[in-house]
Amino acid sequence: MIDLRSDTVTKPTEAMRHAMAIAEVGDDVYGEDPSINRLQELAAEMMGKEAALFVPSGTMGNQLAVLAHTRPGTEIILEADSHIYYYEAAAASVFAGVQPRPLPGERGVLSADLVEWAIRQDDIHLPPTSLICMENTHNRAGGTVVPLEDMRAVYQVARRHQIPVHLDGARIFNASIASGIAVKELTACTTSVQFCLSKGLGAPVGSLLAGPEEFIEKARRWRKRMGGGMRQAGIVAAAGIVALETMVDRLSEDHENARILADGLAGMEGIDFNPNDVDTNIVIVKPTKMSIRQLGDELEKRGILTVVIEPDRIRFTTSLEVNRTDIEKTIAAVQEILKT
Ligand code: TLP
Repeated sequence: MIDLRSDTVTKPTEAMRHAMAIAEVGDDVYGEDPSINRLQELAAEMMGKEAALFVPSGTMGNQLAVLAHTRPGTEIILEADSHIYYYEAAAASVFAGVQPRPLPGERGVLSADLVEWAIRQDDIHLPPTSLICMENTHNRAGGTVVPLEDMRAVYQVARRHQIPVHLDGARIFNASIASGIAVKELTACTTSVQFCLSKGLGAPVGSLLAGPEEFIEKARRWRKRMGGGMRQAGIVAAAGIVALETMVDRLSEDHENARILADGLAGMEGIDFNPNDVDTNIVIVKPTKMSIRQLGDELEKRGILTVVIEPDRIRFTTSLEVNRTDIEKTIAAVQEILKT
C-alpha cells in the first residue's frame, strides 16, 4: 500500500528501535527517567524555552497548555480550522471549561487586527480572553506555513493585552525547513509550544510541550491528573531523541515529494486546487468530476490510501513511508481514474 493518509503513519527507523532497546529508564513520575530528562532538555533547548514536558500525544500537549494557561469560564481565541478547535473532540470545553472563539484565517493565518478585535473588554457579560492559539504549519489549510511576521503581529497584540499565546507546532520543523526560518525565531512569538515526534520525524509515540518553567510545572500536574504520568517511558523517549537529532533535515524530502505530487495533479482536468498553496508535505484537493468517496475508493483499489477531510476535499500527506516512485504511481493513478 502507498499510505498517504497522514505523516502519523510513519514507523520507527532501525536507529530508533536500537535506541529504544538500549534506553536507560527510570520512574518518570519521580523525575528519574534519564532518557525522558534528556529529551525534555533537548526539546526545551531547540524551542528556546525554559522547560519542556514529554506527553503521549499532540492532543494532550495542546490540552495541557489550555489547562495550564486558562481557568474555567474564560475564552480562548483560535483559528476556525485549527486542530485544537476542529479535531480535539471539544476537549478544551470538556476539560478546561473554556469557550472557544474561532476566527476565520487566511491559509490558516490569523490576522492580528481580527485577534485584537476579538479580545474581550472587561464587562460582566463577557468571558475574559485567557489564551490565543496559533498553528504552524496549519494542517487543514493544507500544511501551510504561517509567516513569521504574522506570528509576530499576533504576539505583539497578545503582549499588549497580557494574554499568553500557545502554538500548536505539531509540524513546527516542517514550517522551519520550508521557510528557512529557525524554529527558535518562530517560537519566540509564543509563550508555549507543542510539537510532535510521531509525525514526519518518524518516532512511534509522543509530543513535547515547552514553555516557561512555572507553566511546565502546572502542565506536569495536569498531565498527572489526566493519567499521563508514564513511568519508564524513556523507552519511547529514546526514539524521540533520535528523531530530533537525525530526522529533522529529511523533512525537505517530504516537501519535495508533495511538490511533485501537487505539480502532477495541478494540470489535470477534474481536480480543483491551487498548487501554490502547497508549502510543505500536505496536498489537499477537490475533485470536480466525481465524488470524493469515488476518488478515494478508486485510489484504494489501486493500493493508494488517502483521507477525506471535508465532504468535498481529499488529503494526500507525504512522509518517510512514501518515496518518489510512490508519488509517480499516485499521479498516474489519479490521471487514470479521472479519465474513466
Ligand atoms: N493530526 C492528525 C489528525 O488528528 C487529524 C493528522 O493526521 O494530521 N496538531 C496538529 C496540527 C495535528 O495535525 C495533529 C494530528 C495534532 C495536533 C494531534 O496530534 P496527536 O495525533 O498526536 O494527538
